[in-house]
Amino acid sequence: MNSRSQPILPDRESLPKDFGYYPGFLDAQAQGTLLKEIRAIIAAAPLFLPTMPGTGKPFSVAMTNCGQLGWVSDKAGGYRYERIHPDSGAPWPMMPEQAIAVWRAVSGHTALPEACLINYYDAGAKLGDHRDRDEADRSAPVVSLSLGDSARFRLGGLRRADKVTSFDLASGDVVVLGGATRMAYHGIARIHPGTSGLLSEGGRFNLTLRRVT
Ligand code: MD6
Ligand code: FE
Repeated sequence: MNSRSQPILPDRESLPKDFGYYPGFLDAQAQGTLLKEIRAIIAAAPLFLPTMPGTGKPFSVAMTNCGQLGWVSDKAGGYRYERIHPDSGAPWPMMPEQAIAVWRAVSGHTALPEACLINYYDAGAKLGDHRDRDEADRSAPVVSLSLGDSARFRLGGLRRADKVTSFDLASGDVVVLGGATRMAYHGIARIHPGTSGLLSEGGRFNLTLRRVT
């Protein structure tokens, strides 16, 4: 998909019942406001490249966090949640009220998110298929917000071999992995550069809000 071709949309009937799909949940104004909040978070807690447990190979996606807990990974310590930034040692910035409002609206969960992972994808970044399993509390869903260039999202099942549905997530889209889909495999196959004018530098931000403890 380039900036002139059409996004691939999911066949909504065939999406799993526990997968929440809210295309265009954030309008242009809400996206702009949230982007400013993300810029301020990154100024205080700069994007870093996590590395794979064991191999130490860097991710192609740059990350930072806001909220009480942040997801980090490095060669020695592996995937985990920490209260502080791996480079600065400072606590993570507060979660924006606007992101919490999205959680309240779509999560169906009373307790508020403890962690918000911020992913930044440049034109060449991707995220391999994975399950979010570093949270002790998996009764709460994971709520995901997309800003900037569209991305090809892959949604699979509980087993790696299960059938995968692929479709594009655009700026302002919100998706929820809850219930039976909380532990489903998913990933980002690629970014579609030039599909959004929201980020002056191009690329895509994704926020995932989670309960951890
Ligand atoms: C992304 N999303 O959209 C990556 N995880 O950039 C995720 O890994 C994800 O979208 C858990 C729940 C929803 C997600
Ligand atoms: Fe994930």
